[in-house]
Amino acid sequence: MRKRVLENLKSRRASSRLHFTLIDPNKTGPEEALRLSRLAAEAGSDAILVGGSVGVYEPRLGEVTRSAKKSGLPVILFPGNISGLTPVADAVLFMYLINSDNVYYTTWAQTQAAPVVLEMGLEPIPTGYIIVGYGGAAGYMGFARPVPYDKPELAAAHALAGAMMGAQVIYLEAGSGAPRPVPVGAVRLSRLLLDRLGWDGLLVVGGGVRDPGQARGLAEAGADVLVTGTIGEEDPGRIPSIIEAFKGT
Ligand code: 1GP
Repeated sequence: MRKRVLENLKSRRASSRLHFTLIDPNKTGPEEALRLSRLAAEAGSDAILVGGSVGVYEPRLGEVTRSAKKSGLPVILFPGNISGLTPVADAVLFMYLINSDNVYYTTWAQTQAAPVVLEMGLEPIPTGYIIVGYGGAAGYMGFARPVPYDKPELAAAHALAGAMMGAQVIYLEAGSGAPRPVPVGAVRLSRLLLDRLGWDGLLVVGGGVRDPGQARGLAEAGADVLVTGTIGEEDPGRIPSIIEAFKGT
């Protein structure tokens, strides 16, 4: 099995914060995925995430993933369900939605997916997924009880629990297209507790980031990785300035 994606990302993180570009195959076809992932690579993105909450299926998932791979960046699946798997990718965020009310999203989908991930030869990246605030389609479909925007201590407790349960990635998610991103206070407190634990994984933040100022704020608060998706669908010309702001702080 390939096992180098997380390791490579962690070593890249030693010299710079990272950016992932999210492509939803339900919204973006193979041709557009190729254009977008090449643009992302040129702008300094470090990986392509492929996935979405609904409407992700083969063969389109494989076609979009194949296109994204032509950028030369690692392609990591970001599944909303077990239908979001394809052997064309390099790795999968093997997620458990920590604040889901539904056991399907904490352990059951994972149990169904695990043998498939093994057969497909995908690198599983253990990921604690936490929905904060708005939540969007991911929160709705995942039966999440979103962490209130004004309760950073709850977001940080979820992050810490995820790390203690073995996550190598903690993903604080406001939801795709969220009216505002995860609050910097939630990121800052999560960082503090994860550092106290001596955790050496990647703290990922995404959802609702539309401008360089927001990206800079999340970087200063201690995020290792910023994910953007909607901006690439609506106005890809803005991706470079967001990456620069996040990485350059
Ligand atoms: C969603 O965190 C990602 O899962 C990205 O969100 O589409 O709002 O950039 P946006």
